[in-house]
Amino acid sequence: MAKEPKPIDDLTIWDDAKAMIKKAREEGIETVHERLQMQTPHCKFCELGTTCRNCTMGPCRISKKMPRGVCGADADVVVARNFGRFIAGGAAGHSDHGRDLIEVLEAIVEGEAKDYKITDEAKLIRIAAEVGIETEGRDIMAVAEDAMECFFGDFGSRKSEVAFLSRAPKVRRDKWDSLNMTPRGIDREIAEMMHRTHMGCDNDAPNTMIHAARTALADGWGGSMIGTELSDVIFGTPTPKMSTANLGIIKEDQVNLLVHGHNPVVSEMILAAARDPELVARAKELGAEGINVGGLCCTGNELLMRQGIPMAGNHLMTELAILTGAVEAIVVDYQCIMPSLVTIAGCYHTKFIDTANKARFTGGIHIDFQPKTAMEQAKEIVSMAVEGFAERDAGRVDIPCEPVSIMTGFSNEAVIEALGGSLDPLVQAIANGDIRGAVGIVGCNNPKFKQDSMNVGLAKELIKRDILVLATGCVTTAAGKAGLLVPEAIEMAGPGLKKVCGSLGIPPVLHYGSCVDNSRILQLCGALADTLGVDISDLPVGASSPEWYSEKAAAIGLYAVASGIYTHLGHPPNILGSETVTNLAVEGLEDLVGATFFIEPDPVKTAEMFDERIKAKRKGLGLSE
Ligand code: BF8
Repeated sequence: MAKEPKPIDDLTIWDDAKAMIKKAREEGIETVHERLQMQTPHCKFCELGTTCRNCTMGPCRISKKMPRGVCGADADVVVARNFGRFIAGGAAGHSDHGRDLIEVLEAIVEGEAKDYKITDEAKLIRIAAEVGIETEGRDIMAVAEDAMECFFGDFGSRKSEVAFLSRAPKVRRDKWDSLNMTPRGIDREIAEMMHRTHMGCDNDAPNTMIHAARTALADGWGGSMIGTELSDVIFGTPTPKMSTANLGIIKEDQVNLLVHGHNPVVSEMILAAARDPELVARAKELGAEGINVGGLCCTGNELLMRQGIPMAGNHLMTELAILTGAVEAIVVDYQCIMPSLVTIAGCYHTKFIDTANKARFTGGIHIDFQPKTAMEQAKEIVSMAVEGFAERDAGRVDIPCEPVSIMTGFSNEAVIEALGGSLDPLVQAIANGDIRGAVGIVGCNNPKFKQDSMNVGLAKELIKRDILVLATGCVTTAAGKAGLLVPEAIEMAGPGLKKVCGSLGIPPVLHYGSCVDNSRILQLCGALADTLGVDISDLPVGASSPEWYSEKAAAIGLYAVASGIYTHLGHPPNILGSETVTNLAVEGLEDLVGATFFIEPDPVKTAEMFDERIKAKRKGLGLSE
């Protein structure tokens, strides 16, 4: 018998989402919420992490009654193996994205990508010098070529550590060395994780977990950091600007094209093509006022940070955006794209266009997007959207709200500039207690949580306590919709934060970018620690992914902890079937790397935990409250 659908008020905190879920139910369109209900209750073994499908002597399920799999692996080994592969998946996603940016840089250097260029030459020179490349008096393309070789090298097996590890404090690097945790090569650590978790290899759970941390560090200080830095080099380093967010950014009188996925290589070109006068003229011929490009998820964040495009929504808004009936095309690259979008697009006139050979969708229109032919292909895509405007059924259009303002564009470079050229004023504000500490709130939506209740609830609780919040990924739109990303949000902050942010004209929650851009936060922590002459684990900082769901979010959490940052998760990964692994995650890692995970579903209690931690760290640094 079909289950009674859950009350809409229990699913999300947003009115725009509620209106669209209601519309979906009226029109008989299934969303993530119904599918979760159909999948519940989940398999208990899988939830605990005690299923093993790594060989065909099994599959095995470990329990008190059946404590060992066919090969003899116990719960600790099985859970560690599964978690290790989960982390490898996340690190692979971020890092392969980073590699795609190096390939675009390579195409620029070789003159094979006329539609892309080096936009921020000064940044290229800066990062090249940082990784030991001679820059003095050299041609920019020669520097770019050396940078490209260096970063390709970071993916291989010939280095003892990835290049940007130099951004971590020496004491932290020594710690990683002593623990066998130093990431040597990005692909190497990921491949080794797969090797270790093959039957008959690493059968010591803590040892597997150490390598999981090494793999995650290869993501954070390697693949993700390369992705962020080269995106800045190619598309420009973000600077503060205003934009808007929620489903109200979709315009009834315009051709609406939403970009979804992660890599700006596609979405930047789509945005440029949407400004093509011929395409705009064609849109007008068909009765539209213009072409509106809106963002979803992280590729939306990339364009928001650099170009200020409006954001339609985060992960759980992707299906609902199509439900407005006013989206002509949804253009995707890879990661976090629910295959259900193809089905929902099919219920409307919306064209679902996928662009990456490594992320194809049955039923989608596939354009094999290549840097060589980028603009031509982008125009073909935008043209499809424009022509789709004529097919829109006006009677099915429902745009449920007006957009809200948000401020974006806080790269480290922008923050340092706002501070007058150095981190010293920030250090001062931390030292005198105006800013008691900082927490990065990052990651996803997960239908197991009331959408954005934790993301927003935690941000509000933290700023009240004079704890600065840095938001990335899907937390961005959540914070934006809640009014936290505008300078006026200082009214919700404690007195110290209000004073500092008020004087700088910035919000108490800073949008720091997409999920790969969590590397910006790592870099900032490294720089702060160096300025103070301490380790990252000594700083009054924390990280949180309240509503996380993805392998990538787990990798982020683990590289944060391994970097010495106390990290909150709103619900646990599938590790609870092993006491050894669980205890290591929430306790044992403290002795090894100076930080742990903590799991807490309540935002107020979470804020209290961070508060306590920040108090202790401030005390450790000799700072008063
Ligand atoms: O990389 S926050 S739902 S979109 S995984 Fe995905 Fe999570 Fe959103 Fe971006 Ni990050």
